[in-house]
Amino acid sequence: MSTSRKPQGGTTRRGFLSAAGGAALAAGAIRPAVSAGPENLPPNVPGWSRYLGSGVDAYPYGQPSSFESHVVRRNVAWLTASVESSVNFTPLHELDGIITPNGLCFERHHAGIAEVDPSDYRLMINGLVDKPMIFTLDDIKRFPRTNKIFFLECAANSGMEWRGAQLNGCQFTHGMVHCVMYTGVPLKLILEEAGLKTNAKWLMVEGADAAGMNRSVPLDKALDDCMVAFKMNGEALRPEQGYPLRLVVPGWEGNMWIKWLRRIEVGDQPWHTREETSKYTDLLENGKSRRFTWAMDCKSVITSPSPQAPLLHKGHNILSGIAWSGRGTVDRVDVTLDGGRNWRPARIDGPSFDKAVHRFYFEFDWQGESLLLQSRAIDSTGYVQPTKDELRAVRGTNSIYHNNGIQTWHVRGNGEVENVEVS
Ligand SMILES: Nc1nc2c(c(=O)[nH]1)N[C@H]1C(S)=C(S)[C@@H](COP(=O)(O)O)O[C@H]1N2
Ligand SMILES: [Mo]
Repeated sequence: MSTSRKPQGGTTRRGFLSAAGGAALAAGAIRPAVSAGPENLPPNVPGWSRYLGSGVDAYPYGQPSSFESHVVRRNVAWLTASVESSVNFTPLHELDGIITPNGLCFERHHAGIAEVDPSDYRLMINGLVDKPMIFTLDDIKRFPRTNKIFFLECAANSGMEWRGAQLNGCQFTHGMVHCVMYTGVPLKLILEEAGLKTNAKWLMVEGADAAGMNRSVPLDKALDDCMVAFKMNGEALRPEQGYPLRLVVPGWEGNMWIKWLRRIEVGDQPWHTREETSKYTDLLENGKSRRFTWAMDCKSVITSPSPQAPLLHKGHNILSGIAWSGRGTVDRVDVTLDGGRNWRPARIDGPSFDKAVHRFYFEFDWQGESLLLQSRAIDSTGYVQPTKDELRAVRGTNSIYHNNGIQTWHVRGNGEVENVEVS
């Protein structure tokens, strides 16, 4: 499935500030949609209460309900020149809590999904080490393990929105992020096993896919919190996510999280590979480029209501969204219903882990007025998520990567939601 490019592509919508109505914030009563009349009482019971269901062996590997079959990763046709070098997006508008189910984690491949046989898998460590080593997967699994929940965001997430509102749905504007629990080995332990030479300063990490994708990682980060992970959410990594082993680089851009990791070379300077020179750099107005923009800045998005999740009821409604920061936890999320005139704190609910997705909620009353919804996250360093205009003032209009600007959704009187920009 795919969406087509929307006709409003590239346009910036202005003038909403004066049009926005102030929303009543007192939560109204929830009026049930179904009455308690006799037509809803026995003997009028549905089929599922009258017949036996399928047995325990019907689904050896469980699947979501068939009524949830629309909850899938989707791509954007005009961003998909070839499926092997492309991206699809997490259906954020259908999810809740902080964990992304394995089958819904967005995928980004440069040369398709490598099909690696774990019995033939090897991880090589070479370069500035005392003992170059080659590990099997079983060797890796004999190191002490750790379990950590982290988000992974592609640096190009929201990149199509730099010049104005474009894609209609948070799945497409913000769906290059997922958050799972990784089980693996601290990279530090593996490097220590090989023994680092005193002049070791950088790593070159390389994938076993046909792209042989590689990046330079500073040694300080590798020794701090990087992991090699073999499980996500308790089960083996999915092939799409790098089975049998991927690098985890907490808080840093997804491109560095090498999948199907096959080699780590230790050196004394960065390699300046394709993925950190012609790609994953940001061209500024003065013709210079930002390089090594590793950390993902604090960001948030309202996932419901959103273009794929319109408002269906007048009265009491739940607004929800996610927030994350590559520099720590998210301390606060503010929400506005009127395009930024009035901000109120949202309620962060669920665990708050370092460099992981946080879930927020905001209950509000809606009587059919036009709304301009925005969320603004503040992380544990005190950094405040900027507006898109604030970002462009510093970075210009040539960027793709690292767009963490505030997203606006326009709710129409009929409950439909569209991607807009206010200034
Ligand atoms: N070997 C290899 N690793 C890779 C890639 C790749 O194409 N090959 N893509 C990178 C990019 S650009 C991103 S954003 C993340 C995506 O991870 P995911 O597919 O688990 O979402 O993997 C990174 N690791
Ligand atoms: Mo990426």
